[in-house]
Amino acid sequence: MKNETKSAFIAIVGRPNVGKSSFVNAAVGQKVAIVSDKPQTTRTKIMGVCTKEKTQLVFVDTPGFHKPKNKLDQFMTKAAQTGLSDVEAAVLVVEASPKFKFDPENLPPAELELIAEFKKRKLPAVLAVNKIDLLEKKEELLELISAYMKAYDFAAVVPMSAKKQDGVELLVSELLKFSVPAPHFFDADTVTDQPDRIMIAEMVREKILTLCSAEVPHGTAVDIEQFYERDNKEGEPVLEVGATIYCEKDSHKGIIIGRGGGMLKKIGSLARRDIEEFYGCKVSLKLWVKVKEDWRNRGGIIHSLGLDL
Ligand SMILES: Nc1nc2c(ncn2[C@@H]2O[C@H](COP(=O)(O)OP(=O)(O)OP(=O)(O)O)[C@@H](O)[C@H]2O)c(=O)[nH]1
Ligand SMILES: [Mg+2]
Repeated sequence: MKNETKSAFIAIVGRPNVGKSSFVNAAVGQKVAIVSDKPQTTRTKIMGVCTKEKTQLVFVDTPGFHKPKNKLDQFMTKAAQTGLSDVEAAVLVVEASPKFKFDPENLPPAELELIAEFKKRKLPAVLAVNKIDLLEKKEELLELISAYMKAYDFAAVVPMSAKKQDGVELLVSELLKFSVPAPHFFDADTVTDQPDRIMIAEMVREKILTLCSAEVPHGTAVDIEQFYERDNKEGEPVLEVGATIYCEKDSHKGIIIGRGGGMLKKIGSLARRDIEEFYGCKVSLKLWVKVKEDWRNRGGIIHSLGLDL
């Protein structure tokens, strides 16, 4: 049939911090997954949807694959693995940045584990070599590509810079080849499967990741307790949002609040701007900070925050 719709689910996997979420955002054309310079930014599977006429691609962004250190990490690793179920293909995102000490004889164990999963599942995969804007010598790219091609028969290799939108279209066009006749799972104007509360909590968490030092954000979770729309005096709609930031120690609470409340104010005003942009209306955002010791090892709390999905 000529008018048949097509779709494909594509898992985006790789080590932490290689640029998986940056690619998903660039391909969707809107920010659906938060991004930061700290590893382990993404905690759950997140779908980013890109509909091009009759074809819909659903990108399944996953947490960076790493060795679990606590219960939360175990859920994150599992999310990366289950992200490979029920997809038409996967993208292994690797980085070509000079920070990554590439050794052709010893590819990172996390990547080899993911490649072993592709083999086990007979899953076609594309290799995306990201951060090429940071690459000094182009010859290094060839060496890197040939080492990965030895490890797996990738269907295509795409060098890219997700940050500079370079190569993103090319990768999307490679991925369109995996689409199969099927109904679209999302409306044409839907960009993500995440409910509003999760989207907003993530926008707040992104600012904590960006503004606070390394150990603080990893022990932080955000819960949206209030979320409703009202009209202000001028009759304009305002989104009222109340969020609690959970952290693991009193000292972390102090850092998140900052001197005279300065840090919390900064987190709030940057997050508010993003939420306003996403929803296209005014937002009033109130933030509280609470300590929940060792929550990353407490299954009940992880579950109540929706991080075990
Ligand atoms: N220079 C450069 N930086 C990039 C590029 N793509 C992503 N980054 C940066 O790399 C960092 C990590 O990006 P993310 O998209 O959060 O990476 P991720 O793979 O989703 O990370 P996790 O969710 O922690 O697994 C951020 O600081 C990005 O701005 C790129 O093409 N070039
Ligand atoms: Mg991510």
